Amino acid sequence: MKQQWWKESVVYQIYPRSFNDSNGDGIGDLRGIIQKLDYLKELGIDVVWLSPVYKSPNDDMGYDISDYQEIMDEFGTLHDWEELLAGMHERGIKLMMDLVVNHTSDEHPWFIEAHKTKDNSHRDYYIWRPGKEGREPNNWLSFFGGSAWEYDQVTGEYYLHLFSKKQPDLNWENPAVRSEVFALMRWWLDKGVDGFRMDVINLISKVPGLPDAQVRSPDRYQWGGQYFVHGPRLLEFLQEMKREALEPYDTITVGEAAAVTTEQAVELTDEENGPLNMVFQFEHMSLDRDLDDRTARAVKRWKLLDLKQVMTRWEKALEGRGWNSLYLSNHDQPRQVSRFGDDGRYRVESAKLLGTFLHLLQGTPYIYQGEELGMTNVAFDSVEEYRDIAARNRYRELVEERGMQPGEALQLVNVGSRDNARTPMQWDDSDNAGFTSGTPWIKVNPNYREINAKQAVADPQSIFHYYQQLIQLRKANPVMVEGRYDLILPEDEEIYAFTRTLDDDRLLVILNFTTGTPVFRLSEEITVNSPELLISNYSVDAAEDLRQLTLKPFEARVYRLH
Ligand code: ISL
Ligand code: CA
Repeated sequence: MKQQWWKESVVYQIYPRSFNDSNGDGIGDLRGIIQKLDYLKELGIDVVWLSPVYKSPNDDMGYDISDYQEIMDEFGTLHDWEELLAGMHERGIKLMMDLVVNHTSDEHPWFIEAHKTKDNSHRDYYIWRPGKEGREPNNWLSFFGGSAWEYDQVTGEYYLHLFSKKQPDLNWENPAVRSEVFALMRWWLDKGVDGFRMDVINLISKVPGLPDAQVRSPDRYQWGGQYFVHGPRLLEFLQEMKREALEPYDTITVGEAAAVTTEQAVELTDEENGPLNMVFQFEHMSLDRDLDDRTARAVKRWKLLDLKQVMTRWEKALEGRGWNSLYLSNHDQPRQVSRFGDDGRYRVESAKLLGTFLHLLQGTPYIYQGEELGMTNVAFDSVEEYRDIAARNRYRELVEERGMQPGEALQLVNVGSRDNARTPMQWDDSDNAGFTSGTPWIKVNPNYREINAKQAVADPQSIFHYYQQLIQLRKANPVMVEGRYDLILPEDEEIYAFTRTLDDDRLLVILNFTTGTPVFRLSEEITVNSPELLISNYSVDAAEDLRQLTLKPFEARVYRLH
């Protein structure tokens, strides 16, 4: 395996709108981030992934970009951005920008031109089709609900939008589109950015002819993915991007890859000639969802055996071939402690267990803002409090199309909503959690008086300090980066245990994912002489026999076996 700084790094994701507001307008901004750089330095992270800060009408909170070379007014100016980058670099922190180029905003000058006339010079920047018998050109559905096509009155044709109708898909078949994208990437790289997180990058190549998705039954989800996920020219486009934009620079890249398979991920991240460093896969994010049921996307209880099976498959498939990214949270997902841990009695213990899990797998760990504090889901009492287009659309679909009771629909939206991750960062116990002196754009989670950064930084037993320790351990122990992953106790429904091995250095990771007290038994095949405890979320009796341990609720331990 090649040594690479991006394998050794820990990435911290900032969702700027919700991170820190410096001027009291209720919206987080770049100067707000600058004020918190020392906090990030103290945590010890190496790289920041900054969710989009470009000019945007915010139909999808910045993922709809109307100017790739300007900063959104509410967030500040390019000058602020330069100061932010300098502040990061001074502290040895690298910056990854979010690159959203599957689509633009419909307010981007390219689209404004494109829909003026059919023969406009920018028409081909987007994907236009005439209707079919008075209907949409095909049956594809948008990720946010409804058809993926919008009729344009002006030119009498439809345009494709896999996300909201204010996010028209770019036509990557057009070489002019590709060269515009590569040029804007070089523009940011020349300004000093260290890499990109690439939004839904595996959707950029569509199967020519845009065939109808197969319909199984009326309420089954027939979203059309087979014709646009990892499409026929994806690798070619990304190789071109690597050549034309990335190669001359020393970058970190991660592709967001909805529905990606392990085989595809190997192609994308291949050590020798893959176009990307790593991808975000989604299989573990689907364990509590019924993705087939398009409108309800019913939430079901996830199972530890499934989690083991999925994570082990990803670890093994990419071993020595590609590279994994490790995450349980981001701005699109509910809070991990509420979803995979216990946000009540064992909030602190389970948050530390989940952190141990992520940092001990092989791959590059990603921390989402507030995860290091154990921030939890929020339950809003009315749909009006939601800001996310996906949550609002989903509520409307459930009530209007499914006839669900409003209370029930709200409950479903509550558990799954992306806004769970988007409530303001909880800095201290003052009003609005110290996020803003004004009115926050989205409600603060009422638990901020107890859960906040000020408390966490002051308390040596906090989740924050535990994460700090995990990050330091990674720097001191190459086995955490390079060591081979091997699952043990594959059939255990309560304990997730594995080893990491690099030459004669071996770590043993023991994680009790339950509120119970199961017994961990170590097989004789694994040799142990004078084990050394590296980290744990409870105090551990040194005399305990590693061959047979009674674990406490959500207990996590990592040993070095000699
Ligand atoms: O959010 C999801 C599930 O809750 C996903 O379906 C998500 O829409 C998908 O992973 C793509 O996400 C990315 O692109 C979207 C944007 O809304 C997301 O915030 C972004 O992470 C469109 O740009
Ligand atoms: Ca502000």
